[in-house]
Amino acid sequence: SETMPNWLAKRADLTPKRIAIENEEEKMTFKELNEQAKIMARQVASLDIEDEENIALLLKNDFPAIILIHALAYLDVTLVFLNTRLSPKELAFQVQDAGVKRLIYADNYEELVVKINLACQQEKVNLKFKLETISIKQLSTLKEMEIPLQTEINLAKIHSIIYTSGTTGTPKGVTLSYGNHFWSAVGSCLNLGLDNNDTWLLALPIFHVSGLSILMRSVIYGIRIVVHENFEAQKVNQSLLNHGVTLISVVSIQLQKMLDNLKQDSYPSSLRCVLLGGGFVPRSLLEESQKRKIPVFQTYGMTETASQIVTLSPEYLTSKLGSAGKPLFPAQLKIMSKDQEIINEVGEIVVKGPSVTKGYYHNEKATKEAFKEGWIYTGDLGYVDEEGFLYIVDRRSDLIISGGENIYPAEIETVLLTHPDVEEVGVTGMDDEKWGKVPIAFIKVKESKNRKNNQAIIDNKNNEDIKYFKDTKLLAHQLQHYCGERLAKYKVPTRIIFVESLPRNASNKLLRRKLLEYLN
Ligand code: S0N
Ligand code: AMP
Ligand code: MG
Ligand code: MG
Ligand code: MG
Repeated sequence: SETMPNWLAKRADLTPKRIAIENEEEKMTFKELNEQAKIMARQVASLDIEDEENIALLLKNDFPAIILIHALAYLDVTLVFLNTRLSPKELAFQVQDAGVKRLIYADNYEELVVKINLACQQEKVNLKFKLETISIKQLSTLKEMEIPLQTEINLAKIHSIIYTSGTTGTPKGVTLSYGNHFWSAVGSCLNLGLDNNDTWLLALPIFHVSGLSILMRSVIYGIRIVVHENFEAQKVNQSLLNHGVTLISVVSIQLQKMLDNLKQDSYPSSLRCVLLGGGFVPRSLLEESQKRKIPVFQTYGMTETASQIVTLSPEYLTSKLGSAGKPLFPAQLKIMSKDQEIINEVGEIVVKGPSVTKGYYHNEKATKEAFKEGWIYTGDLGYVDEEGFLYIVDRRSDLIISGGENIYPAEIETVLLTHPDVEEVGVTGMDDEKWGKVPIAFIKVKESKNRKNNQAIIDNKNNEDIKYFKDTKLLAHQLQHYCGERLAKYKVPTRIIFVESLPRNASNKLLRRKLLEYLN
């Protein structure tokens, strides 16, 4: 199969003196980064690694993490990126699902790692192996093992597995090959162009493909990354104003905070692209950006497409405001409805291209459901205009995106249904000023519970059908706590609404869209 030289090795050979990564404290050239990565690769190798082993990573956005990611490309392993915002239980599931034997973590996650191990035992997670854990700091004290490093990349080989939750509530591991990442980087620069002085600001987590793809572009293009460990609007603005940043990737809430925080009207003209995606993009945000002459490029992409697959082109920023653009050079797009391709009408977004995953890790069923004849059915809704520009419509009732993090109602419903007082539950997303959308839960309590506190009161201000119970405040609080012990914080319903019955159709299927009507 097709091979290429290891990207960092190649980059260090071509442009050794260019700055690869930079933060407030330090800078590192591609040559230095490569030397560090090779040392770390040999330290990892000393851990008795098996061929094709899946190694889980719990990382923050810092130099050691970036060095480690490049180091692992020198070994015959796959990187399983863990979202550090998830609960120990959720992480224990992913670790098990990916058949992970070893977890490498940023030093500050010691406590979380202990909890993951505990969750693995408590849940009697069927671990094929005992989970070995080591921090990056510990790793960097190990003696290097003298082994030949893999200086060639096989494009078909799986580089990374990134979990994404699905409509059923069970997360799926998206496999991304070196080829997927390569073509994603190529597609991006064939649209946005490339300048040797480009600098990409990294303020999105590297465990998401939004952040990881910036690391890939950096070594493939030979450009500098300014690394931010956390997102702080003011610090990001300082970087944009003073550090020669030319591109930045953001989700809506980040851009909004940056604009609110910016004391002047705009950024220097050297900032040529603010790549905005990962979730719903409010029209008002685009309009404000345009007014302030900030070059916002809306993009549409997902973990399964190794980041952007559709992005607006520079010449259409004004005339096609609101559109996510056209598929990138290597990619194709169609809108499908009832097995028919349609235009100018809303349907499912279906894409194809060399950056698209070959499928979900060890999950033939999910893979089969998502693909048809090489096209991936995204589950997202949108339409293309007569000129082929994509517009995303925010009408999916089964996906809630809060500040760029995905939440499927089924994940929360499954957890709440295990609570002894819950008979039925329906979760949906509610518009939120800050996060875009937040999850809220509608709950029918068990009969027994009902009888015990049978002082149901009818709230007939607007809707006679809703009954509230007197002790609901306490129960709501308990249920939120219950979720908090099992789910990432951003998945805990911000409101619990007790109802007599849930809206269902004739075949008893929950009508999530109708839930919001209960609030009117
Ligand atoms: C928005 C972010 C940065 C917010 O994090 P922040 O401000 O650092 O929060 P913390 O200080 O850690 O916590 C403060 C409180 O806020 C809660 N919280 C944090 N995040 C969320 C959230 N998302 N929703 C709800 N609550 C949240 C904390 O729990 C804490 O609460 P308290 O105080 O009560 O303890 C952060 O959420 C973030 O980084 N979001 C973005 C994640 C992301 O990258 N999403 C995109 C994923 N998609 C893809 O990767 C594909 C698309 C893609 O590649 C792309 C996307 C954008 C641009 C370009 C591309 C591309 O194609 O290249
Ligand atoms: P993830 O797989 O976690 O990266 O999430 C990708 C999802 O984010 C997509 O499936 C869409 O639902 C959503 N998304 C990405 N880009 C956009 C956009 N420009 N507008 C609206 N939603 C988007
Ligand atoms: Mg997804
Ligand atoms: Mg913060
Ligand atoms: Mg997302």
